Order: sequence, then C-alpha cells, then structure tokens
Amino acid sequence: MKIRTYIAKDMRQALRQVREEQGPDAVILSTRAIAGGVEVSAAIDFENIPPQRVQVSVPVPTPAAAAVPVPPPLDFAALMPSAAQSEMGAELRSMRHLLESQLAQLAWNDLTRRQPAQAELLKQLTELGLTQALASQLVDELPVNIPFEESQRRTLAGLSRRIAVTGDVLLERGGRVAFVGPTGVGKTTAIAKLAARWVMRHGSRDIALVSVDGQRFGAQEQLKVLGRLLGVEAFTLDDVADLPVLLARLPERRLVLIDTAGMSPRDPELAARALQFGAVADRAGIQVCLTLSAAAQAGVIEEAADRFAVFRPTSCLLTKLDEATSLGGTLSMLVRTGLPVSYVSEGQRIPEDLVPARAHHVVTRAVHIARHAGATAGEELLTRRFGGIARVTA
Ligand SMILES: Nc1nc2c(ncn2[C@@H]2O[C@H](COP(=O)(O)OP(=O)(O)OP(=O)(O)O)[C@@H](O)[C@H]2O)c(=O)[nH]1
Ligand SMILES: [Mg+2]
Repeated sequence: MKIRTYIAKDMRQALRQVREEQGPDAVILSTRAIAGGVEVSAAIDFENIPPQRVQVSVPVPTPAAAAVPVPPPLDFAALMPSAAQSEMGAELRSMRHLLESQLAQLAWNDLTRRQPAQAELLKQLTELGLTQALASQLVDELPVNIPFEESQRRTLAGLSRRIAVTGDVLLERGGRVAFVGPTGVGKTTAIAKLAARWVMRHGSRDIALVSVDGQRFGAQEQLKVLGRLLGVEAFTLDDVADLPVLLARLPERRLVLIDTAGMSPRDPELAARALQFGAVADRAGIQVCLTLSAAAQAGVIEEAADRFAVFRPTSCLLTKLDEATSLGGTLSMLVRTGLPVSYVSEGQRIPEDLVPARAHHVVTRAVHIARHAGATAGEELLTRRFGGIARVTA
C-alpha cells in the first residue's frame, strides 16, 4: 500500500490531486484541517494494484532444473488472494465507502459554507432534474461575486443558450419530414396539428400526408380520416421503399408530412429499419424528426434519443409537456445531443396545442413544472453528486 500525503487549499483541490496522482481507486485514510488548508492522506488499495505488482511466490528453477528446458509449473494457488487477503480487501473497501461518504459530506458542507450561492444553485438545478455534469458546468461558468438573483438568471440563460431550436421553418417554408419515434408519443397527433396549421396559413393544395405505417390496424385509416377532415390528400404505403416513387409524383407539394409506425427503442430490428429508411430518405430528400414524449422518465428519454440516433434525425419534436412532472431529463438530453427542437406539444387539442419551440420557453416551463411538482433535492443526493469525493471516485 503506497501512502501519500497531500496538502491543498481546500478539500476539492486535495481530492483532485489524489485523483490525478493515485487514480480513481485511491483510498482516503485521513483528513485534517491545517493552517491555510487541508491535509489528506491517501493510498491505493493493494487489491487494485495491477497484478504484475502483486508479490506472488512462483518457484524459482534450480540451476539443474534450468538446464532442462521445461518451465516450472505455475503455482495458481499462490496467485489467488488468500482468505485473509480477501477479508482484508473487503474491510478496506467498506472502510473506503465509509470514508468516501463522510468526505463527501465534509466537502459538500464546506461548499455550502464557503460558497452558499453556488451550493443553492446546484440544489435548484438538481431539482429541475438536470444531470450532475450539466448542473456543475452551468454553475462553474458563472463569474464570481454576482448577486444571487443575477447568478440564477445567468444559469437559466446559460441553459437556454445550450438548447438549439429550428424556429417555425417547417410551417413557413415546408419540407419533407418523417416523424419517427417510440410508440404512442404523439407522432400522428403532431402531424395533424402541423397539417391543420399549414392549411390555415397556406391552404390545402401544396401539402400531402403520407402514412408508411402499414403494420398496425387502423394506422393508415387514421391519416386518411385526417386528410378528409382537412381537405388534404393522404397517401398510404405498405413499404417504405415506395416513398421515392410516390414523392417523385408530388414535386409541387411544398410540405409532405410522413407518419411512421412507432417502435420500441429496444426493438432488435430498429437498426435494420433505420438503415433501410436512411437510404430511402437520402434518395427522396426526407428529413427525420425524432418525436419524444417529455412526460417520460429521464432515463427513457435519454435511451430513446440514443437508440433512435441511427435514423439520423435533424430535429426533434417534444410532446406531452402538459403531462411532464420534470423536464430535466429532456433538457439534459437536448444539451447532450445538440438536437434542435422544432415544435413543442402541450396537449391533445388540434391544432392549438402545438407551438414552435423556443429555448427560454422550454426552460421556463421546466422551472414551473419543478415548482409545481414540489421537486426537492435532499442533502444525501446533493452530497453524493457534488461532494467532490464523487469526482474522485467517479
Ligand atoms: N396530454 C397530451 N396527450 C397527447 C399529446 N400529444 C399526443 N397525445 C395523445 O397521445 C396519444 C397517442 O397519440 P398518437 O398521435 O396516436 O401517438 P403516435 O406516436 O402516433 O402513436 P403510434 O403511432 O401508436 O406509435 C393520443 O391519445 C394523443 O391524443 C400531448 O402533447 N399531450
Ligand atoms: Mg401514430
């Protein structure tokens, strides 16, 4: 076990040094406050030393044996940790966890004492549901010594700046867009809203609806009914491969909205279908709009965004903001992927409940939703996330 002592201005810096020098598996053995800072002793758990550095007793060949070109048999038992070593290892690990959580508590308390505004901001961003990385990034880029309200405002502005939007270009200029996404997120409803809005602005002549959802009962009928209601021509295709031929027949349609069958993000055929769709989309000049429900849990949103990336979406449309109990997962996903948001759907009414996405509007909604839901971030969560030690062991 290699024990080293580190002296730093504060706990965070000390822990950073430990991590840089001894890596993420360092065990903190002791900490104490000293004049002008802290002193931390840390060591690497012997179990985590790479195997070549562990002393093992391999029989050394005698000179006589060395003359014979037969390698000595490997003593595998000697390579395995003994019962005592395993027990000691387990004890070290549990000690490490204990110390880590105590140190995290110390570091978080230290932060709340020295920089209460920063700590409060981290708490508020956690309550919004943002990831640790994003919350830290937003707080880290704030200038020092500004009033709390100003730092709050700047943090939300920083968040808004990280969210890309397309504006209302689809309904202003048109395009060929296929709506792709998980089942039941609101793809067909969004198409109905967009089509109705287009008809109100531009009339029904240069718009077409296409359903390539030949798989599910009633899906194509749904689009035909919508077409009849709006006086818009609606086409149904059983095979995606027929899209280029159909679209070649409709060169004068400025807006073509393509409805697809919802798919589970874990569908094993997702990649194959994306590949087929991608080839068709490239030939027919179709863009993909990933449609995601903002009411889903953060992990579900992140997973859907990652899995549907194989469709190479150029924008995304967010639905069910009215049902969301937190927008943190959605916001974190948008920042992480950089996918621009086209429209936001906040209810079932056609066409009212759809607006072009505006970044600050989505962020403001996230704040309102968090407040309304009474979202709270407990001390334990904050300690674990921002206690500094989390960064050492992460
Ligand atoms: N509350 C709420 N409900 C919505 C919203 N958008 C769609 N819905 C509802 O969600 C349900 C599913 O909508 P669809 O448009 O059929 O969803 P889809 O993605 O086309 O579904 P599949 O084609 O089956 O994959 C319907 O009951 C819609 O009225 C929204 O923004 N808010
Ligand atoms: Mg549908």
